[in-house]
Amino acid sequence: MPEILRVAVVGAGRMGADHIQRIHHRISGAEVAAVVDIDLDRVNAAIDGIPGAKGYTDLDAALAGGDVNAVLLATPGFLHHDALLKVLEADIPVLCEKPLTPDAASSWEIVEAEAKLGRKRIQVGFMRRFDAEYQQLRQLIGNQGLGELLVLHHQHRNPSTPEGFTNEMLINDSVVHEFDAIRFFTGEEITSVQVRLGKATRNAPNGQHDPQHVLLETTSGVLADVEIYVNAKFGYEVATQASFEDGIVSIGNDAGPYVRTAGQWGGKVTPGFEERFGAAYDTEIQSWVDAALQGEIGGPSAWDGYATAACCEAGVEAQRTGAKVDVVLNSKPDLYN
Ligand code: ISE
Repeated sequence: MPEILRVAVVGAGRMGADHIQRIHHRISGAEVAAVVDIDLDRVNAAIDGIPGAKGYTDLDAALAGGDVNAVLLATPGFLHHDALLKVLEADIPVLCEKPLTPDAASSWEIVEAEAKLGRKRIQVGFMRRFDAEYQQLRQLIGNQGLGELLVLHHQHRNPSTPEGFTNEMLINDSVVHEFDAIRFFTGEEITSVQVRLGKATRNAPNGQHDPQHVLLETTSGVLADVEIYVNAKFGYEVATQASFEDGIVSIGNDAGPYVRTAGQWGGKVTPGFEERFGAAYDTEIQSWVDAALQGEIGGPSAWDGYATAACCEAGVEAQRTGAKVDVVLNSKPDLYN
């Protein structure tokens, strides 16, 4: 077993750069050994101040360099498939930012490749699973402290969207988190997805219908709904209300100092996902490192990446047709049971 994880961070954009700083300053048992990005200026900016980190413009060169024993993949999703196959071939652990890949067929190829290898090497970056309140709600559902879980209501609100954020991305880039969260909370697969398009905000860019209302069911019949609203302006909010037989539980409500000053009362709204899930990201990466140093992978697996990719496909079809679309999955390889 390695004593230290020597991580190649692939993709030095918003998430990659954030993870480089995280590993360097806050994670124990790991160091940034390499940064890979097609943009050399970005590589150089990212390794500045990280002693020993080498810069590369392609993953093959970084893997061949011999300094790396783990990969953190933070490139756009369409680049994940090929990179994941290379990492599986190198047989080293990888933390792959969501999505595993952009569609169910290519995600299934990754599942099959990992199953063939015979050991888990991939963790998917669904960081919400590492949020303290997410874990508390999951525990409450599991131990049936309030009876059976019946319904989940999710609110997912972003202040605005970056340039190029398409209508499909409301599902593929945003609701993908709720697909995983609902599977995490219930321990069940999602069986169908429906998307309702109602009154839209004038603040959405052309081509985007915002907000949207996503309705889901799980295998035991738990109902879930998601308000995805990505140009909500006021700030960032990810919250859930769970209805049980014997009570109602809410998580994700802004909590912080309640201030009264100058004739005003209140607190601060979270500005974005880095702040909302900062602690969850730290816990996620630390637990990936701790497991990898033991030769293991915990957390969301390639199977979870595949299942959510299938939900996204159903969601985009539901968005387009207005129909209730079934989510159909291949059978789960033993590796993931
Ligand atoms: C973004 O990619 C994320 O992953 C955020 O957590 C999510 O809130 C946002 O909607 C996505 O675009």
